[in-house]
Amino acid sequence: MAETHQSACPLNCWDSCGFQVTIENGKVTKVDGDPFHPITKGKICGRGRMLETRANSSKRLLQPLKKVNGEFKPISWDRAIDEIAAKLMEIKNKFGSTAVLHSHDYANNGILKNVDQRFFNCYGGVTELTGSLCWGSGIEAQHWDFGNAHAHAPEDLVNSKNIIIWGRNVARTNMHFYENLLEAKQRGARIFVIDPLFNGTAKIADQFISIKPGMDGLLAAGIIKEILRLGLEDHSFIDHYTYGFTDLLELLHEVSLEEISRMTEVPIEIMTSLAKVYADKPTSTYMGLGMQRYSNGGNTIRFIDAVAAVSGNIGIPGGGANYANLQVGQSFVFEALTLPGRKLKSRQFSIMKQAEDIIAAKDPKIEMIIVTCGNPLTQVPDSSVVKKAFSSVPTLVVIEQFMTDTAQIADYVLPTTMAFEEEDLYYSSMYHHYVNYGPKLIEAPGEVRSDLWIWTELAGRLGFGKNFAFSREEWLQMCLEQLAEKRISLERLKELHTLELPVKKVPWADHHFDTPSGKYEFTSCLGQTKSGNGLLQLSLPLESKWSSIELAKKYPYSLLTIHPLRSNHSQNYHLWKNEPVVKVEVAKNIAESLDLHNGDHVRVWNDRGEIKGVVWIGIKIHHDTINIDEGIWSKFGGPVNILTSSRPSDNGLGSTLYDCLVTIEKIEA
Ligand SMILES: Nc1nc2c(c(=O)[nH]1)N[C@H]1C(S)=C(S)[C@@H](COP(=O)(O)OP(=O)(O)OC[C@H]3O[C@@H](n4cnc5c(=O)[nH]c(N)nc54)[C@H](O)[C@@H]3O)O[C@H]1N2
Ligand SMILES: Nc1nc2c(c(=O)[nH]1)N[C@H]1C(S)=C(S)[C@@H](COP(=O)(O)OP(=O)(O)OC[C@H]3O[C@@H](n4cnc5c(=O)[nH]c(N)nc54)[C@H](O)[C@@H]3O)O[C@H]1N2
Ligand code: SF4
Ligand SMILES: [Mo]
Repeated sequence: MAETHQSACPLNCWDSCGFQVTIENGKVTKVDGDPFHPITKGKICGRGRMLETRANSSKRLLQPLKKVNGEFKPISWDRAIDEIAAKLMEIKNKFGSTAVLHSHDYANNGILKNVDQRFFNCYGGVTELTGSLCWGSGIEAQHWDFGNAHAHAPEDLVNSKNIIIWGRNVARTNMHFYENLLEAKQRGARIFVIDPLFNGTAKIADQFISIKPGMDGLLAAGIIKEILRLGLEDHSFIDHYTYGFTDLLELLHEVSLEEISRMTEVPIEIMTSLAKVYADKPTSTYMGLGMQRYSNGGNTIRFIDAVAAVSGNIGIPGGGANYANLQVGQSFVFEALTLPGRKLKSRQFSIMKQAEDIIAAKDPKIEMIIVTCGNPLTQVPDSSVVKKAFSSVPTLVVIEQFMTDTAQIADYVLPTTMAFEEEDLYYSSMYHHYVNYGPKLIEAPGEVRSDLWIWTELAGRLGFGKNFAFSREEWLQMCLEQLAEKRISLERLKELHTLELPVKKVPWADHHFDTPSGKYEFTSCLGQTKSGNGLLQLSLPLESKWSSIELAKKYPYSLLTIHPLRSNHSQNYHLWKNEPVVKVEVAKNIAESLDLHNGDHVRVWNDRGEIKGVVWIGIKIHHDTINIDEGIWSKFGGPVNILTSSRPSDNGLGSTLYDCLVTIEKIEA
């Protein structure tokens, strides 16, 4: 008999959807949208639906595996846990606990996925990753400007007269915001899209502004220059609530509109018209994350924040410099769950440079890596170095659902559960502020165990089992403690399936900012303490014809590696009916100058590596720009990260995945 249950999407995504999941004979047979979810209202994307395929796939890992003489052999859980625990104990005694690296990302938004940190803290503290491949430089940038990264609630869009979508691929990555945009357009709001790619969102825009990759900070400078020339700035906001405006004025004198136009490849008239749009308040700005994956990414987000501030679009309904919404995650208590106080030592590697740091590590060297919720061999930049580093370590343990590129090179692969096989709470700090409840609906197949079970067993063997002696219910309650007074409890979540978290829907409405000065900071005090002068800069991407002249002669094209439509990163390609191909999207001018046609086979390369694929010519892709979607496994011709750089961004916390020059040539099929 088929039963339908309310549940939630676990994937790392803006939308954090509510689900209705159909179960028949102990198996998931359908994943659909939950019409009762207040934000996602019954609609979900193909990646969500594919969780059914994922759960039932014959390719799932069903038993623990150990590599013996280069081949994987099944091993019992008892032996796997005993052996890994024994190695952990030995490493700690001989080399110290920081000889273990915890390599992870955020492939699953479940709150209890954070228990891995409790494990490593109780173990004594390990080598941890800092920064973020995803959104790091932008988050840090907004901390410098506002003191925190807060966004307007989705329903506030009704108050926007103009909406600027700046480097966010809404139609592909954030579908419920796209629905909201369609409604806003019907109401008469004007939509502007600024992007090097003519993406799905650009199709519904009143105006599409094509920009040279990495040049958005300069464009923002041009818009501010025009706002000031036309006298459209918000004097009252600037005078009362901001710090460092004169520094900005001085900086803007250093560059002319003509220079800005030449470098951004955006006509001056567009800067003038965008200045007027910003002054025609309320104008909201919705930034994407792709745009800050550059060497100058933090400064880019800061400059766009500054446009919103100069024009007085901060703290007003229908305005905002919307990037991410950390208010959502900040609603939960993580210390109770992760026990940071139990850490005796630790060492930090940046997530971008983890591979180089593994290779260079001394005192202690890395003896073991445990990978959770991540597939570093495809997702971390400069893949050939990543592969070399991860292969060089004596013991690699990968906790996974499928035999990914990273799992392939592991010594132990431990099979873990999927969303509907365990109870958890899901939220995302990207778009809306609802927390969703995901019940356990089915038993896990084969010998699959949850991440939480694995940590609990390992903790037991290592002598700190009492720190893990809790029921799922108790674990979940631990995360919700601070929310009890707001009437957010596990009982209510089980009953209602989603609850609104206590966030400010129009952030900074009181004009009190969380910065050291209490003001919006054009010149950042936090930036001054952390690195240098905290000033806004006219900075450029590192791999561009303006900043690396010789490199650009050899590799004249900018390579973007955006998120795929039908996969969440590397999670879905192997489940497609047709085997994936590497699609190389090239700008028309490149195709014309190299006589490339749709379907031609090409190789794309730089000093870091090369990838082969099939050409697709994008009529409206910005000049000299190429895109190859990220996430493709090596057996399907990927990953594109073979070409990307592991340099951290300007403020040290983000990646530079899109700051990448390449060249291309036709090859025989
Ligand atoms: N389908 C799908 N959806 C997803 C994901 C997925 O893998 N697949 N991943 C989820 C995750 S983890 C994240 S972080 C979000 C990311 O969500 P987005 O930020 O929307 O997506 P990205 O692919 O990171 O960024 C791509 C957009 O940035 C533009 N861009 C790149 N460089 C520049 C630039 O220099 N200037 C400007 N103005 N634009 C630029 C690209 O052309 C593209 O339109 O998506 C989430 N949603
Ligand atoms: N070139 C390029 N590289 C990129 C990006 C880009 O735009 N371009 N985007 C970056 C961004 S924004 C992000 S967020 C990262 C994402 O990087 P990752 O999070 O590493 O990528 P995913 O493919 O989503 O997930 C990795 C693995 O986690 C596993 N997994 C899923 N659920 C669970 C679970 O519950 N437990 C365990 N143990 N494992 C689980 C999946 O099976 C999958 O193989 O990639 C980054 N890399
Ligand atoms: S991947 Fe994103 S849009 Fe798709 S169902 Fe999950 S939360 Fe919703
Ligand atoms: Mo991400």
